[in-house]
Amino acid sequence: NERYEPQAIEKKWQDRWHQAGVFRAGTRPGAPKKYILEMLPYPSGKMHMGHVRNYLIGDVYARFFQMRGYDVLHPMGWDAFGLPAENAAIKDGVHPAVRTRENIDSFKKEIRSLGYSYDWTREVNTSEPEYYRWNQWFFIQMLNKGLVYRRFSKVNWCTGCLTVIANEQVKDGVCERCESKVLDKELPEWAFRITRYSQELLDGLDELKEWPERITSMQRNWIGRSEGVEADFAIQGSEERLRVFTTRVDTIHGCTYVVLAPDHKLVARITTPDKRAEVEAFARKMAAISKTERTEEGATKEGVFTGAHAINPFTGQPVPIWVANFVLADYGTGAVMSVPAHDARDFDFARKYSLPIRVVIQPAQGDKLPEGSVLEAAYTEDGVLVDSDEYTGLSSDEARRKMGAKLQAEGRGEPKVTYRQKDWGFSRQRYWGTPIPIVYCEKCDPERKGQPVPLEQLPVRLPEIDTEAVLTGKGEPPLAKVPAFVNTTCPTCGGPARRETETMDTFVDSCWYFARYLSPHFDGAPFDPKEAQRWLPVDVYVGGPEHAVMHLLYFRFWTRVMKLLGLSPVDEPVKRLVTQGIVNGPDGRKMSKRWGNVVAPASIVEKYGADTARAYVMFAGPPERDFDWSDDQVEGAYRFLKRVWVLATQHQGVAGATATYEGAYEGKALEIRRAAHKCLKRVGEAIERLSFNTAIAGTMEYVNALYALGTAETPAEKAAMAEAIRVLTVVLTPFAPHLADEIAEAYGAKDFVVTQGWPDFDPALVVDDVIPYAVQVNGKLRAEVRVAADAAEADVRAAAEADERVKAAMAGKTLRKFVFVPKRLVNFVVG
Ligand code: ANZ
Ligand code: ZN
Repeated sequence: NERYEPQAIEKKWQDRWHQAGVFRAGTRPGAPKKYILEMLPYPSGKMHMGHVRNYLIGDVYARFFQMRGYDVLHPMGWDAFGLPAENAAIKDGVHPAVRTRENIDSFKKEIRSLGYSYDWTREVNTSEPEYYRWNQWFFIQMLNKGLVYRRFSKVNWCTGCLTVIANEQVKDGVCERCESKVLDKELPEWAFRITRYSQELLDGLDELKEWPERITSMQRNWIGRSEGVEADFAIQGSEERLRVFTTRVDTIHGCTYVVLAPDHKLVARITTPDKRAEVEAFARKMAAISKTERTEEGATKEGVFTGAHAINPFTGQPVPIWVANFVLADYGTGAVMSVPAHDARDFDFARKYSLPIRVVIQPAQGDKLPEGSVLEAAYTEDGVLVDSDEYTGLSSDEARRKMGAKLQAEGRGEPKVTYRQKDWGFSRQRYWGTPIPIVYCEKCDPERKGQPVPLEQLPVRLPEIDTEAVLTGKGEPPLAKVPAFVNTTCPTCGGPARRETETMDTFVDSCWYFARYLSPHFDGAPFDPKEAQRWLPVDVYVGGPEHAVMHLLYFRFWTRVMKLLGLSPVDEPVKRLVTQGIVNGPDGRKMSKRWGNVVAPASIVEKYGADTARAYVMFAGPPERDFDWSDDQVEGAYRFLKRVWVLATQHQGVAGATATYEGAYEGKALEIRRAAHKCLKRVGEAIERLSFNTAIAGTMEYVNALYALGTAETPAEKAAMAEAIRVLTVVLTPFAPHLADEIAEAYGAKDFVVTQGWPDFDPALVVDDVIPYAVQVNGKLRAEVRVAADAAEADVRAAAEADERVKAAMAGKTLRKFVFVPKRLVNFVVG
């Protein structure tokens, strides 16, 4: 077989690996474990290069650790519920289950064609009752622990489709599908009390030392912890009090007005009759704009005066109460004490509406601020208090402490920690998701709180449906249109009852799938806790950075819940997180249909084979970095593998030579061995660092070196060359596993390279040759000595002291100091 023909060999090896079950986890019980995981895909039918790269990063790593003797768990599954399949069904009437099944089949075929090392016996499909019953089980456990509750919340209501639609379906205030107006509507929904874990999730970030700093800081911001105080302002001429949240109570003497969110519950009660019409009109206008639009960075600040006044709890002075767009009803208390001299937003607002500006903080050093009326911008730093009664002269810090304590002592407020993070509303008015296991009985539950379905009745299955009649995208939720599903019996009284017709957000599915892989068919719980002891946490998790907050935060939350429920021993799901960069087209733009620059993985596999696709994508750059697709470099990778093939073919005659040779290695034979062991070391270390591109570069240099060394003639050279080719198959295996096994087989290997393992390099063979050290006496060059590159300081010194010229220069003098610059020079300071 003279030519390199990947198409002729790759399928064969994929089948053999599969039949032999080489990638099965749990087969080396005594060995240390590695759990290597890539984010499970939504099965969209076709793989794109982002998938290819994502899975390769995990695959190279998994193969390497398998070769190093670890028991490796490297599973794959399907995030199979979700909107696209349902939306497609609304268009063309194909049931989501049917489409999802087809998509999984074709996606899986493509995955297999790339030769990934998955343990397919652990495949998980989140749309199977066997999986989603455990979503329902978790839901009920969490309901019992107060971690699930029902609340009212604002949703996007399409006035045409008469249904709730997702944020992404709202385009410029109208429904993307029917172009009718979209309104805010208050509807009940189910929510997870993730905020109970805000502080834990925040503290946990400190332990995630092997996560990209960018991701942990995004999570930190998302959780948004603020330390401050809540303070009560009395309302003039009323018994009501108004509570504000502030992080800067030290500025309170500079508060010149107070602002409420337009939908704050006090607004209606305090607005004076003459202002009522104006305030109501403003609130209506604000209700018609989405919250994000209203509070964006650049949004212009707008407000109206309510006619009422609040009393500053420190100065006793009245200040006007306003209503404005930039105050959120659901953050802090929905009310703000405004200090225009020291807050930028308040400053803009005060300027716009001619409200007074009062400086109460001066910089501790440097120029003093002018009077408020001529101030040019808010001074937002901490400093020293001025014009603040008995607090004048204190630092901001001290003042905050004292003022907080005073408010608390007087029962007019208290120190308070606030989080920006909200609870996670997870009910969706969709069909293709996990049914929420709740039943409503009018008799037993007149308030419609909902009763959980008894655990022994799980799963609550998605019903068979007439797709065209049920999946219309209009009106009530799809499941409400299926009487056989809706009508059930009450678990308490046995009378007629109705099921909840909403389904769960698909982010629920991806919260715990990594644990389901441990025991994918376990029947007594979501997974076998014994397996969790063995495998958790995941050692390396690879995925796109776009999941920085939602998925990666939700599944951290869920992991803590799993611990609370006694299922798993870990607080955090993942030790090391790798967020891979983007694969751009040759034009430098992200590959997308929109730009017409998509390269289909299948086309590369067909033309060049999977090994070329793998080697190219891993060579193109470090995992975290974006790279631009290059056809030339694909060709380059292909040529490289051809060179490997030719080299192996040329040396075919040395096969088996190592086993029969027992003599010494010198000269060229030794050089061959040194090249091989250095390559083993270099590539192994690079893979451990996830520096896959340098691992391949090292392999390329190695191949060049072997070419340069030429034909093996003597028995020693032949033995060395046979070893060298074996090493070549080892270092190739993570990147070009099919080619590696093909070569190994031609050389008589009885087993897959991946099972034979990754040999230790021989340390004696990897030291670089001797290197020169300059030897100085009092800074003057006296000699040069040659020592092993990794020689210790004492050895270098001994070699230098032994040199005749150095001895002569130091004769009769006393050594004051010895300077050692590794790999460069030594200096004897004498006097
Ligand atoms: C007075 C003050 C003076 C403030 C000053 C800041 C600077 P973070 O750090 O993000 O938590 N605030 C409070 N509740 C708000 C709401 N519902 N909508 C909009 N703004 C709100 O921000 C806390 C600060 O944001 C609070 O401290 C409050 O303004 C404002 F020189 O109070 B501050
Ligand atoms: Zn009942």
